[in-house]
Amino acid sequence: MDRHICDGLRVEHLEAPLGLGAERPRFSWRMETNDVGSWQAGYELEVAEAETGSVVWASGQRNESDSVLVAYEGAALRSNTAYTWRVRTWSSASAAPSEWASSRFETGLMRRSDWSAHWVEPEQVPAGVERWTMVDWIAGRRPEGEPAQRLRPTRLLRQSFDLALPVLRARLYATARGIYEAHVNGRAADDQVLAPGFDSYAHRTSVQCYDVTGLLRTGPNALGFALADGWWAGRIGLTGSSAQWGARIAALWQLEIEHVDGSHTTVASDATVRSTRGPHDYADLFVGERLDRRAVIDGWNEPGLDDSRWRPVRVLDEDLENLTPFHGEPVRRVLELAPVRISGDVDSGFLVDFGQVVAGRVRLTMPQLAPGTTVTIEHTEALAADGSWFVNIDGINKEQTDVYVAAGLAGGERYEPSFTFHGFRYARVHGLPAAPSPADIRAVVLSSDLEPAGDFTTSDERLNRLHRNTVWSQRGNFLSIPTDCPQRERAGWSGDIQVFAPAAANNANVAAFLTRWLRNLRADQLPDGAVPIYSPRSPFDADQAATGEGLGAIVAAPGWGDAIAIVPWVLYERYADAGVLAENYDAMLAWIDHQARTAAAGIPARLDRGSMDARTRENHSLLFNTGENFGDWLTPSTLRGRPLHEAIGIAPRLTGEIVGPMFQIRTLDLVSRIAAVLGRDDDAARFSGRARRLRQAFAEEYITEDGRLGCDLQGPHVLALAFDLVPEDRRALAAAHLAHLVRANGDRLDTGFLSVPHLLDVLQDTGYGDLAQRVLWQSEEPSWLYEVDQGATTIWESWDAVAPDGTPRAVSMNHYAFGCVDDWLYRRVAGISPLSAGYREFLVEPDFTSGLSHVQASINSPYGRIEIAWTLAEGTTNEGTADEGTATVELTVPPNTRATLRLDGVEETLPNGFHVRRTNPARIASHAGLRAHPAP
Ligand code: RAM
Repeated sequence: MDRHICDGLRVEHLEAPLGLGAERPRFSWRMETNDVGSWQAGYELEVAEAETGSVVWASGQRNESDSVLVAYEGAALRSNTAYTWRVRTWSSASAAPSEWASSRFETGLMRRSDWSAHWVEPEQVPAGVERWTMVDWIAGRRPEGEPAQRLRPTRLLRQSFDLALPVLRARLYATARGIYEAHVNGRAADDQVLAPGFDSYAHRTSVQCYDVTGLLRTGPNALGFALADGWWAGRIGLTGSSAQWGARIAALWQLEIEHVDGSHTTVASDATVRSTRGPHDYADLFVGERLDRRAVIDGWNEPGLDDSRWRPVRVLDEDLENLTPFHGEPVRRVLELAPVRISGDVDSGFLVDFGQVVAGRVRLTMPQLAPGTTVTIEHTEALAADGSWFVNIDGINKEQTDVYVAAGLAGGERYEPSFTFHGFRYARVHGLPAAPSPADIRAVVLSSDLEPAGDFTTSDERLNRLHRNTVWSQRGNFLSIPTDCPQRERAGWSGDIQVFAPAAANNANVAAFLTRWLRNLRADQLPDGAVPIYSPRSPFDADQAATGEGLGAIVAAPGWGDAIAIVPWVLYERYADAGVLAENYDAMLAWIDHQARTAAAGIPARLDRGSMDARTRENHSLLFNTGENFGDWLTPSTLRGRPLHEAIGIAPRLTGEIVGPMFQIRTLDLVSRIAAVLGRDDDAARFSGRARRLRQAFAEEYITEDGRLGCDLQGPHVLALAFDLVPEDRRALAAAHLAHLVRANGDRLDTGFLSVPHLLDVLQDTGYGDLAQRVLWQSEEPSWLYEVDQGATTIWESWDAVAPDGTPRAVSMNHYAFGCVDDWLYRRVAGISPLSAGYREFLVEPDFTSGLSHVQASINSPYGRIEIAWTLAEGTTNEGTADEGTATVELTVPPNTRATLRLDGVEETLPNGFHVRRTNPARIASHAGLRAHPAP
């Protein structure tokens, strides 16, 4: 008997969101059924106002199988309103519908006219304006004076008001220039941290929505806001320059209250707000903060405080056009780690190892201390080979040190920073009279609080560690925006996320998070269509690029700017989100026009236009092959044996010309496919035609008769094969040459940032699967498992970040880009890859030749969880050779999807069902022989 239910209800990918900014949101659900082979035959959806129950849209019964991102078709939703929605489905196996399943969501303040609040500025000494460049950093220039002399205190704001009537519903909408913590009657408005998060503030400033119903009361009430410099005024980015958006911090809020009798009260930031100095002598996102517990004003955020000596605020008369409801998941404390080891003493400081590189901060519980005792906490990601303290993050304003000044409270004190975070595995604590007990110190892990999605485990502990390291680097760098690293730059580099997005999408639901980042990227796109190398991009960044030289002058770059097409495509492929394609479409067109115009404007400097024939001249006028860029960034062989700042320009010089047109064609291909998805068939045809002509031009100018690329490195060959740029008759030659380059490098990769995500796929797809396996299992640097063998707990920026003798380099230990291989593990080792958007159809093709005896993986597709587990029967593997054996594959195919199971070249279509178990003869090759150093 068929039983089916609806489950997993989501609005715009989010579970019961508050403060949503969509006038016409999209709804998703999953049909769960016990009937193998049944499909959703129909659905009915209703949206109603929660308070009145009045239905604002009813779809009626629709005989359609859609269940992902079904668009609301009613009249535009109202702001600041709670809605309930319900859905039921019909299954192909029965005439009766499922029970209704329901959920809720609320809209935020979506329109300019919703706002009566004003920005309010506390009295303040403006932030010191520090302007540093990359050149200053390399030259070792550093600011003079201690942070306490250069930085300024936090500010407190409060607003008192009376409520005559009981409260039915109250929502606080708030944001800041800087970062803030909102309090209502002495209690935190909720558990998020570092609000409002990082945005390209000049264009868009996110507004948080808090449910504060339970915190208000009749009679006197108080709102309290603690305010720090944050991304707005603090020292941020690679250069550590301050005040990149402004030197003055401010806040803005509007509290919307509905009373039991149906009346309404609005409390908005205005001239009634009072301000004073906060208890932090300074608080900077990168440098760290200094909290003087003695300066905490008891009851500062509660009613009844005598604030007559607080100062009035400056009310700004500014347009609020750029306020936008926050989209996605806020940053929260997502995990806490206990120390694995505490050593050291009072003099040298207590050294605490949390066993894992994280982004976050330390929470310390202290015994009763003498008033004025100063406790400092320093952070680092790596220790020297002998276990002594080492600072791996070198730069300007990168102290990563927090200071706590004790009040001498009876019963002890507890401290966790509020307005900063750090990248670290180790902390060193000075100022405590004795070692903290393990129970008294925690690493508090901060991250955007995304819904976990897939998992991946195998019979090999090193590979499992590699996967976990990737997940940890994702966690540490998905913090408000996708960043390169959580300590030195924290910049939203478009190249890094372009490379890593597919892996990220397997491990967490990144749809809303990346949708919001793309909004920033679009906001930062230049009028000439250039898509910047990172976003948010501050006015200071713009000045720097205008006056910079060499790499410092780069505004947009191949493989970075292309994120505008690649990232939306990944979201479409993994989550069936065509809306994100539509939303970014114009920006993609502007980018491809930018590429075309740049191409037409010049030819590479090494060429002489005069001696070119007409065809060559035309080719070069089509190819995006000029201008400074990062090339196949960090190509390992170009970095060897030279100081980083010297070596860093070599890969751009060698590969910069050739990667441009390759990504230009890749993006044209994608935009052509995107146009087709959006029903813009003319565009689709136009762009695929353009791509065809560019392929010809590229092959004529850059591919030799024997299938080689002008630049004899692995990366260009990988990209040319991955993007299908090598004419069919020379593909095998190109692949053979790539295989030769890999072998000649000792079965090791020598790919940079842009090519590394494609290396193993290309080897596998061109008949060199064995070599792909050797590169994967390689334990000599550069390789993924070298890092694992060196005890890495995250993915490093440089393959040789730690030398074989354990000596660390001063580079980031937490850069997710090279963790892109994690996607390959899901797709090609576990064997799950999407064939159509959202895995509605997917391929299951496990790789039994990977040298593993067992693999288990799952992917949380929008239709339900895809699960695979495969095991090779014992005794069937043979060292290094192919052998006949038996593989057992267990597969869960979610409802409303269809799997194609390909085992040893034989395909079988599996409709949705619960569990499929196949035992097949399989060709198995063990690569156990390659695993020279088994995991400890
Ligand atoms: C470094 C960043 C990032 C990369 C750029 C080009 O500074 O860490 O990873 O995208 O350079």
